[in-house]
Amino acid sequence: MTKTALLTGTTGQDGSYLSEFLLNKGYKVHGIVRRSSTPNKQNISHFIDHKNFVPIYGDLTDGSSILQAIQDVKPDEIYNLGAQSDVHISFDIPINTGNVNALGVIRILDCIKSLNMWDCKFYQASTSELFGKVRETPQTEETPFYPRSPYGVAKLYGYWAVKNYRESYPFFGCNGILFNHESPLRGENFVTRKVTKGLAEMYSMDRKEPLELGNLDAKRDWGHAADYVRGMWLMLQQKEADDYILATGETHSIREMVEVCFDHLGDTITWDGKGKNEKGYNGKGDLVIKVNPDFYRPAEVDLLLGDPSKAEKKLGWERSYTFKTLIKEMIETDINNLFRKPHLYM
Ligand code: NAP
Ligand code: F7E
Repeated sequence: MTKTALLTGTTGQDGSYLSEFLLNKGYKVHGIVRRSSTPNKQNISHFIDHKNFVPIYGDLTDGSSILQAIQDVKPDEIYNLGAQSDVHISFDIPINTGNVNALGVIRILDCIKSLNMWDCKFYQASTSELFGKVRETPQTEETPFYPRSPYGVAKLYGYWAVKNYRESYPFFGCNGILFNHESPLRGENFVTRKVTKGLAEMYSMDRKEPLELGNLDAKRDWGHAADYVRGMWLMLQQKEADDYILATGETHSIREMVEVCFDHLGDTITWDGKGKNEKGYNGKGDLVIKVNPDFYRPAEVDLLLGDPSKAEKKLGWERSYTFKTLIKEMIETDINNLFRKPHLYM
């Protein structure tokens, strides 16, 4: 029988990969899309006309639109991927971040409860930002949380709301505690994409000005979104609901990530100076990277390194990308995109 999924965050990186993954599995996919004055459907333009894909207008801050969608679609599975997902910007818009990332979750859970739809399985996009100021390394499902931003604080509420409903009702809800995952569809403000896009411009289009970055010492555990959406789906195919970490078990600093990008471009980078005065020069001696303190955060998450062994053992989850193949795909796609003809998006 055809399964039906309802997604929030459809137009984001993960929403795009997950929708495609589910369509390939034969699902009917209903994707909640926000109304916007400027194009926000680039990431779904390649399957928007698929016979099994149905876009629905809605917003996580508008409970009645969520109720209407769940009532109409009667999904077998809900994936809550919608969020104000930018950690730095969450310091500027903390209330909106809380409304979407925390109350948005309980709005969906309350709809499931009001409609008595306990057969509907639920995935919550939880995050390694919950660990924040980490208490132990690597981080496991048992590591205590210490969020360091309004984003992390709001996501903590969502995490506990799922646990609380699971313990209170016959509710199947899973938290996927996902470490950073990237792809060519990653938003352009996140550091990996900012670097791959910036360097693609520098090397293909003769961009002259250096790329400005923030804290080069922060370390992240970076995987590929295509691998991570498969893990989300696996969580909802189990007999019992549980929470799982998806991560690679490897960590790299921002500086190392930049070095890997230069390696793919057949160049090298040499660093000079420390902290906010650090600069990077390419093989010809041109200034290519400069630290700008504006990109530092009021409170930083210094180190993330996840232990994915529970997901590997219980879900049989594995990864097809390494850190280097991820970066290679991103930088090559950004170079190719520069030479592609512009096309109209809906
Ligand atoms: P993303 O690319 O920023 O996508 C976020 C999505 O949420 C977009 O479709 C956005 O719509 C939508 N959205 C924002 N505000 C909304 C609202 N008020 N109502 C409904 N939808 C709204 O994020 P992502 O990287 O795909 O991440 C997916 C989810 O996983 C997010 O919840 C994120 O917090 C979480 N997460 C991400 C990572 C990661 O490394 N990528 C790791 C852990 C957890 P517009 O397109 O209209 O803006
Ligand atoms: O920053 C440092 C920055 O913005 C990574 C979201 O998907 O993953 C993401 O959150 C690190 C931080 O991602 C720049 O200070 C240096 O330490 O790429 P990011 P994030 O904050 O880790 C988690 C798991 C989520 O859940 C979030 O939704 O890189 N950094 N220089 C910089 N970061 C940015 N953005 N820009 C810089 O110029």
